[in-house]
Amino acid sequence: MNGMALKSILLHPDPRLKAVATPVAEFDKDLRKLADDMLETMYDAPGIGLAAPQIGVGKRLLVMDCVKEESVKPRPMVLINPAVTWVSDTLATYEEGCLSIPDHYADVERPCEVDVTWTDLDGAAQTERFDGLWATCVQHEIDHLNGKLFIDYLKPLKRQMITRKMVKLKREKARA
Ligand code: K1U
Ligand code: ZN
Repeated sequence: MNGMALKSILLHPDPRLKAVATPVAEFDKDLRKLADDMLETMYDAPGIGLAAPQIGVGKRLLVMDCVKEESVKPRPMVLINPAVTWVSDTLATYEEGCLSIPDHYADVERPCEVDVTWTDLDGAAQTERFDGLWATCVQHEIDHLNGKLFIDYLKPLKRQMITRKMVKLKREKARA
């Protein structure tokens, strides 16, 4: 009855992916369930991150786990109301993907280190400096909370090409 549930992930273009999400105010068992469902959905996809708007929930909540090595213990993280408080001057380019834009990848340049503050599921304040893939992922996920997608960093022509292909994919999926 209370087990975790896989959620369906919205596909671009969708107005819910363009909306600015609302801060979380209630730290209750429903929030814990939402975070558990998001983690299960992320691992199942598979992905290294997932933001609540991607499952149609307009709240400032994201999950991530950028541990890729089988030999390293997973590190599931839940960040509620996250905010970037510092970014490095040094930038890094990473070929990003997005579960809402499957099979499309592109280089995006972002600060290579960031400090992020957030609230955890117990309502406690947390701060951490992220680097490498963790830094890329947390910025990508916080962008989702602000209605921004990685394709918004690309040249308009490339963005339009991806969007057209996604419209076609969604049309085909709706017909199937
Ligand atoms: O937000 C999302 O759509 C999830 C996205 C996160 C992300 C990927 C790459 C750079 C920045 C942020 C993904 O997880 S896409 C899938 C992916 O990257 C992956 C899947 C399986 C194994 C390893 C990576
Ligand atoms: Zn994404």
